[in-house]
Amino acid sequence: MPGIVIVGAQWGDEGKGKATDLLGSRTDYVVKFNGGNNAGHTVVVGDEKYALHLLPSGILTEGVTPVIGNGVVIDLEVLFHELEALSARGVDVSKLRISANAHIITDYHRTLDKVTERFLGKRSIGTTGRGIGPAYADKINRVGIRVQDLFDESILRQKIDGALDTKNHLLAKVYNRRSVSSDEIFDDLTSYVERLRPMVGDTGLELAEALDAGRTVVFEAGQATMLDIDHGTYPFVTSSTATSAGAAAGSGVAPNRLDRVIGIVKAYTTRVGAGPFPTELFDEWGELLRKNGFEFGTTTGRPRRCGWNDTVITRYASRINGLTDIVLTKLDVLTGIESIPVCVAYEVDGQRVDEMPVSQSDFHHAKPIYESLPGWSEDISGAREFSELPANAQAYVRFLEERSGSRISAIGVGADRDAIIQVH
Ligand code: 2SA
Ligand code: GDP
Ligand code: MG
Repeated sequence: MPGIVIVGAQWGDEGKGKATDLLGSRTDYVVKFNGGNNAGHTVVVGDEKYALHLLPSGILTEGVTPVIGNGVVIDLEVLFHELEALSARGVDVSKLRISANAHIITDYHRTLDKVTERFLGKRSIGTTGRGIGPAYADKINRVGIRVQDLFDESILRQKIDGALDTKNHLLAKVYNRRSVSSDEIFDDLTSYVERLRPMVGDTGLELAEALDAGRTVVFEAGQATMLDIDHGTYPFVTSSTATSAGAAAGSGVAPNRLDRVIGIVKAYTTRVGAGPFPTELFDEWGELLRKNGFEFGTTTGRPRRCGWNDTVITRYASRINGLTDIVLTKLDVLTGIESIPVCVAYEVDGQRVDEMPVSQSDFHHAKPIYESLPGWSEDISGAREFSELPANAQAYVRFLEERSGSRISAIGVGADRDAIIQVH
């Protein structure tokens, strides 16, 4: 199984980092193919806790080659800060490869992200403020700066000037902000060039050769299905393809080389930022999930919105991503809840709806239809076999499996690296 994609099946923070890390010992390459330092993956190794934003989680496993693919947007300051911080903790970061076609996040992207959000007021998206949307907008508008542009000073000058033409007009006339100097951006970007140079190459070719040689390549998505620019709850989404299709486009590896797609599903649901969320809880149950699951943003520290598991969404994610299997995480967080509601369908304008509504307005006022399952009170964090789980926990897992339409191949029962049950 050489090409494996890992995607979030809900609104992110399902535990993708831990799932990638879990595959670590059998992996040769881990590729980040979308997003940038808006991602936040927490991996706990013994007493050490690592929070990764721009770098793929595979960097923590010895021997793995981490790759930042062409579909990623890179903030160079963050890149070197993360590399230095990991290095100082003894992690070998020397193998990192970066696509020459990845795009760069500059200071004006960060500024535009923040001022646009402020400008939108009540309609704001709740972005991470890292400049992700504006950097992707420039890519699509064909005024973006790519990693390879940094190695040719005259091209870089032209590209910065081209990008600033409209930006400075927008900043000054619409947002009442000071304009950005081309020299400032040029000096900032070129200050990284020599350190960057040895890491940059044709990563699509390198990955194709690795697959040809029978190596295992894991493609790790940032964010999640419901935050995907096309298939998520637009406009309350991130600006990249966070579904499995993005693994091919964002890495330069052909789609027919992807053999397995693992969807990460949290035992309940969370969301950060604005947008519809049918099973969201505004009462003490939501508080309990947030507290027991420690649901706070890894990048921004924002409290995550919490709700019950929604199988309409995971069924949708199974279809859109072509999930071959699911890793269910954080089952331990539900321990002690007497009766656990699971959303199985919605009610929209008095009608039962079993699939994701086509219209976003319908999804906004969809009411969850719940089935409640009996809970368990035993501590499950030490379980390593499915049979060691209490009968009600087993039944809960089987129920989610049936409703989501994909096999559950592993179950997370704690934050630790080894707190996982492999289901055979
Ligand atoms: P952006 O910054 O343009 O990508 O924001 C657009 C929407 O995408 C959501 N988004 C995320 N949702 C969950 N987790 C993310 N990563 C961090 C984490 C988030 C954090 O792992 O905790 O620390 O706050 C992530 N990144 C983007 C975002 O909330 C917007 O709704
Ligand atoms: P990602 O963005 O999908 O990689 O997920 P995050 O790292 O943002 O959030 C997942 C959080 O859940 C992290 O703090 C993990 O350490 C933690 N975690 C992952 N799996 C489990 C699990 O099975 N049980 C518990 N209690 N925590 C887990
Ligand atoms: Mg996260």
